[in-house]
Amino acid sequence: MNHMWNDSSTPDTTVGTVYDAQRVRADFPIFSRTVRGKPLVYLDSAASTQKPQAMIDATSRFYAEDYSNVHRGVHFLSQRATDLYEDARSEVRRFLNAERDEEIVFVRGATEAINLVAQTYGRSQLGAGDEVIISAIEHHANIVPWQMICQEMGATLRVIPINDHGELQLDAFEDMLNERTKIVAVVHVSNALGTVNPVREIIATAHRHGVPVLVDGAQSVQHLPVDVRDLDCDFFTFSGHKIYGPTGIGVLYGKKALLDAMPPYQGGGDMILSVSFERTVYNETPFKFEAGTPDIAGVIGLAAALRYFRSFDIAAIAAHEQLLLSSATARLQEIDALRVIGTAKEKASVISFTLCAVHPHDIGTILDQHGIAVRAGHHCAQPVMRHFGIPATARASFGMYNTMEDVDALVHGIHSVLEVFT
Ligand code: 7TS
Repeated sequence: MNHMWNDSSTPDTTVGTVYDAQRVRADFPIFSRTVRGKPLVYLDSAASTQKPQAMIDATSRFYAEDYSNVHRGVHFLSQRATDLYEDARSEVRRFLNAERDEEIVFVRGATEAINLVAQTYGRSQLGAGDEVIISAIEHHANIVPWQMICQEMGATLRVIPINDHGELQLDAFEDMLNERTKIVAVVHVSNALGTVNPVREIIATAHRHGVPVLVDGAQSVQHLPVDVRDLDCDFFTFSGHKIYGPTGIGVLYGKKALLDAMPPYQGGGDMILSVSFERTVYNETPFKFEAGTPDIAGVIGLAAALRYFRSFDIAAIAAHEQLLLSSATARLQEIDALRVIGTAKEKASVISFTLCAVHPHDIGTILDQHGIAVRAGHHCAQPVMRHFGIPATARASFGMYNTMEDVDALVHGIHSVLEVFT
């Protein structure tokens, strides 16, 4: 792709070209609409990203031209749909740099991926007195599934503490690992604070104790290059809708030996080799975990979104988003009444904040009047809010299509909020 320089461009020193966010916006049809009579300023990509035309086209083309069920028919369209579905698996494998296609399991999203691991790996490995380690900055999706299985198996959930910047205390983590620890599950990038966790180091530490690690990548794959072999993680999860793909589709990566050893998740069609009333023989990895007709169009849309995303230099996208984040942070911190929640040294995409005496929902509502979409609430991370002694924050989050003009709009919008309340 040919990126032209303009005011919203970021020099990409790695390849000697520039990253042109204005040009990227043209690939996303939603930016041609207005919101409340204003141009759309979309700062809620951490909740879900907007969609490029290439992804929308791939999905409708599939329904219009190639549609059929997968893995079942000998007829032309079924073979065509199966080829597209399995090619998409290879696309995800390349994206994560996994070793084998079989290590990629299609699920509904990060939430289902974590539930799958808790209910299969967790159920088969955990016993009374065993321990699962998570961190204090997890999304509820990486807390509740572990709580449920720990309760059922008589195991204990342990939590890596954080400091007041929202960074994990790694010394405490190392001390928590022992012969009862069966799995560590940590978020790569926090959705509430933006903290980038040093997952490579966490994985190496856990492995020294023989403990596997699940990385929740729901907020990382769209912001930084991820290589599951380099990280050496045992499981990695992400959601399609947060990386410019469709809703309803996500990925569980697992090392093949671990997936092979795990019992199936749900029973039904496609996950079996043979069924009789006496005995069922399960299919191989990854089909063993994909019971029933999958979200075929979602898988094909996800592959199209990843192809679109990978047509850019991911390091250039990351550098552009870092520029937006550091500029927004510096300018918001100039506002006396504003407190940035989450000041880790390593952050990505997210800036959470409170404005003294103004409820975050009011911040969100007033910004919305200016066509600015931010999220207000606890961000499904209530323990994080509790740590900082607040019920909620307002959160602006950036994607590959945001520009410095969006940062300007946010800063002006916050001044309008303050005018209303002072
Ligand atoms: N893990 C993290 C770190 C997340 O941010 C989210 C969703 C999930 C897991 C769950 O993903 P899902 O696609 O299965 O729902 N986070 C958010 C958010 O920050 N605002 O809305 C959803």
